[in-house]
Amino acid sequence: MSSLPVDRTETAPHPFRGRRALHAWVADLAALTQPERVVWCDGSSAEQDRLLKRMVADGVLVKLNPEWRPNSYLARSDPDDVARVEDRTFICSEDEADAGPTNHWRDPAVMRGELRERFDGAMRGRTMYVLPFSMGPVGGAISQVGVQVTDSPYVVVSTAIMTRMGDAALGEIGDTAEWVPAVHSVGAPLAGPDGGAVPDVPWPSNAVKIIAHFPETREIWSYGSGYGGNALLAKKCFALRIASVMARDEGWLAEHMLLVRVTSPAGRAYHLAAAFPSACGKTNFAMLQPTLPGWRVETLGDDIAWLRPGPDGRLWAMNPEAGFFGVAPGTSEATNPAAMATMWGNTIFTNVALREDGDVWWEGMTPTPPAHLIDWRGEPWTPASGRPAAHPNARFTSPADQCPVLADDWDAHDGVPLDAIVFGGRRTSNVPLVSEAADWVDGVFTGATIASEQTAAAEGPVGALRFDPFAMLPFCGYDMADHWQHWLDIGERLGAKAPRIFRVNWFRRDADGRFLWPGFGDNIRVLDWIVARLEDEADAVPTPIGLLPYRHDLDLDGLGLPDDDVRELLTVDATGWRRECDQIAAFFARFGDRVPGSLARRLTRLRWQLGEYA
Ligand code: OXD
Ligand code: MN
Repeated sequence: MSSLPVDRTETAPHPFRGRRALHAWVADLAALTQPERVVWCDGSSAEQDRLLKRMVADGVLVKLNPEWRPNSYLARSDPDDVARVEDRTFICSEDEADAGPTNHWRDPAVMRGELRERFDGAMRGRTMYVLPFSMGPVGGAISQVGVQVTDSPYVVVSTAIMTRMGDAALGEIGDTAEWVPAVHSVGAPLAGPDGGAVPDVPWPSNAVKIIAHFPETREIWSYGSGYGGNALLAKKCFALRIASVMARDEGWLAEHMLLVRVTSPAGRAYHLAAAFPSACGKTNFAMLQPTLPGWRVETLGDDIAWLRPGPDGRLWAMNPEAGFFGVAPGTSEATNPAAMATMWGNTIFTNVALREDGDVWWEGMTPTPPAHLIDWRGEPWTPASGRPAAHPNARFTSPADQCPVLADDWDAHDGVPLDAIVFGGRRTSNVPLVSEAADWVDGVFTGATIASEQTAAAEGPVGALRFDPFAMLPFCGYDMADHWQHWLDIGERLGAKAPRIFRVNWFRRDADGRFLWPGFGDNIRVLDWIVARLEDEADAVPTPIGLLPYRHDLDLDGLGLPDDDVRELLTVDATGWRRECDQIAAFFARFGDRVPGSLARRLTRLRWQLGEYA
């Protein structure tokens, strides 16, 4: 192999196959980035323990008080490296049109040239870790393997939690298996080109950040950031952006969806996958504690689901991850006790506040903040400081199998058969509490038009819709309208065995901004209706935007919701929806003639039906 990166678009089958290619690739990368040493990670707890101890000794991590939080650590990032960098995230397809209008595109040859320069010597003085990992159980029917190289030990210990990392995944590669290559550097070498030493810092990063994806060769290259989705490449970069391309080519789906099993009081179990835009409480839904007696919700996944038609003609689903990378602020015993229990120990916290007793704290964890904290920047903090103690995007990284409501078969070899797909957005207006799509095309239209109202002037006109189709806006590795067509194709293939599709909205407010729906554990009341529909036990009201519940089919006992609120939650406002159609039309127009004809016709029909609708 020549030294990387090279253009491999002409090669089919592509060369990232088997162990020999892997060794050659690692050697090429070492020649390019010039690390002091190369370490292949076996994923053992002894290895992780050694790394964690070293990071504490080097001041990279703070060890938390083991009495409160055994084997847990706090990392504080550079204040300029606190979130995914969407404007520096690129899809480098050969043809710009294949990236679509919602992705940032870069010419692959130009990007490869830039990466070659950036990665040249980028790991000088550091260790290059090689992380083989499996997304999904090793050898599972829906699983895939990848290999990340990184110069960040924080990324190593996080990847060990978030994936099945180490020898078993390496074994899976064997002589012939394909693996997805993912290259990561924080872009902060410890020696200059002349060999002069550069001092290290606790959170190395670079002002220039590049998160590049090459869909044709299924490669990921990430430079300059050590944070979350920018650096834990198995997650958004592989399991969504690259996997969505693999899925398009191979007839499956890689989606930004949580996955749960809901069991009714009668003991019947259903599997639901649900797509919500970021920051809409997916982890809370994934770990929902039902307020209705007799119901049980078990977690299978909180962020990503891979869906594949099975030999029985049904759609099977699997969470490819092995851990949770959840937003800490707002998580509490009241909002998500299962998440709180999950992070009892063995957890890496990033950018939360440190308590005097050596435990962690964040906004919303307790009603009253502690009197003294060290904030996420490492500064002393009191409630009078006038700034958040934890960064709003502070995270916990915990093993999934610590979740008390995790389904026993969460890592089943074949995944689970899917009964329903749920789409949701954060909508203060217009979208009812719940509705069912009339058919698959209607369901795809629902997914394609997920939106949230813009709430801050910085995002654009306040109240205007910000569309996030399938909650995949930042995560689809190809043209979004082609993704809709792919969903339509999958639906055709599934036919009558396709899961039913629903839309929910927990976030309706009245004119004064008051929430109309309690949310959280009471969302089981909506799942109760969804299950009743699956069991053919509830009729529904046909409306232009889907099938809505009859009031008497919703179990609202004990909520004390005013009748007017319930009416508003279940009403279709034709005027509001006509306005919404105008915005959908403008959004669709961005994709030109790539919008599938059936979705364009669905919009026309919706407008016509709304005209007729009183
Ligand atoms: C996430 C996101 O971190 O969607 O899961 O942004
Ligand atoms: Mn997410």
